[in-house]
Amino acid sequence: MPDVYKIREDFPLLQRVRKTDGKPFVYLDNAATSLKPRQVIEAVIEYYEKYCANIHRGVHYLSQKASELYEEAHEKVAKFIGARSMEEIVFVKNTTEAINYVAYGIDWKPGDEIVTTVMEHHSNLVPWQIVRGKFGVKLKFVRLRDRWFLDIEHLEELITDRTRLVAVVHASNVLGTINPVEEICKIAHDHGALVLVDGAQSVPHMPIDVKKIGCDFLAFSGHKMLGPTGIGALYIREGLGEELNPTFGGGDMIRRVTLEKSEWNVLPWKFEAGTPNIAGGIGFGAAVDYLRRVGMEWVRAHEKELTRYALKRMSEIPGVEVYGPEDIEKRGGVIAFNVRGFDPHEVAMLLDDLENIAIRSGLHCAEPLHNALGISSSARASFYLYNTKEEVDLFCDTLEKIARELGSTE
Ligand code: C6P
Repeated sequence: MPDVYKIREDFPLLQRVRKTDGKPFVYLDNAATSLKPRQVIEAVIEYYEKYCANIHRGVHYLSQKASELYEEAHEKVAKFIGARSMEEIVFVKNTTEAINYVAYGIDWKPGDEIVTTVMEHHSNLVPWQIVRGKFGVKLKFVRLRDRWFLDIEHLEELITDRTRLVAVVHASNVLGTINPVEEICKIAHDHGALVLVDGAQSVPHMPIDVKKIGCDFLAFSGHKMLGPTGIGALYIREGLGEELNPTFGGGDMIRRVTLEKSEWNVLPWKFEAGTPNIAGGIGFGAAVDYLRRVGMEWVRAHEKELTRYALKRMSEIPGVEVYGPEDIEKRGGVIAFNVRGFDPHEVAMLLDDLENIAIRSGLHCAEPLHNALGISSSARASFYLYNTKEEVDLFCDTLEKIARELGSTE
């Protein structure tokens, strides 16, 4: 059974205390990016110190070794999400880039329709607006039901035989809501539409099996799951990679080039033009190793426990309004909230000043969702495998102090 206190020893930033008052660092901004364990940092350093060479471009030892490690990382990520093989895994910069690969890779036809939702992060909205502007496709939005959920009946109404793509977030970065992506895939596939799942907030936090979900594309970021920044992945279901156009042309994504035309390389390299983020990719592999060792069932269970406890404590603080489902089975470890009488940025600054607690505040790159909720912005705490009940207590105690004491002096 993993021990959260043992896990914490692997994270250098969790060993730090604030110089001015000795307060430990409490990191509750995991939905923005996660901390990195020593094992990931060391894997990146090891590449630079021992195997620093380009991949797929040399017969010398270092290039062979770097290629081997980079390919192995694809295999690890493939296994982590239940993909059939690493041919389905393209390394990209982040979730945003993964989604843009799909936006620019599909041969859009006049009359095509895209169905997305008001719950999306801007990354799964703006690319479709650009596609609409360029190719004249129609964009439709699924609304919310019962405040925190997608209205699946509305989704059924919106999907027609003209729907080319359904683009939906798996776990909301604001509400925490976990959407029924399996059901959505079935509905979409019955109409011959493809499904892109934004897994930025799900892949790091729960067991994922793309075959079970049934999606055609899954986008996620390495930096939110203990990996380095600048690396992420796009899963492209077997059989689709051949149809999708490469977004970028250049080195390594080709098999043969003449002045007239080029032939694409085999998958996944067809989509990885130019020298990739080799160190980041190897670090991503190390992050996945770390998460597999801990176990994703445990990660999910641990976050559920922290979230359940935080939700209960927060509900007892007068003036604190929490957004998102109460049912812990239907939500992830992200809690957006507001404190009456305070701007969310003020709340975040006070938590930082008073107790060295990091949370996020603002729109969380989900402005249409905030509009749909009728709020101008929110504060947000988000948990990960290394957070503890003591940290949740400190967060809630400080929040209570802010709401009760500081609020009353306004
Ligand atoms: N959300 C947050 O604080 P990138 O930036 O490409 O790695 O991930 C984009 C993204 C896409 N979808 C969802 C659901 C997300 O939560 C994010 C990133 C961070 O909520 C940074 S804005």
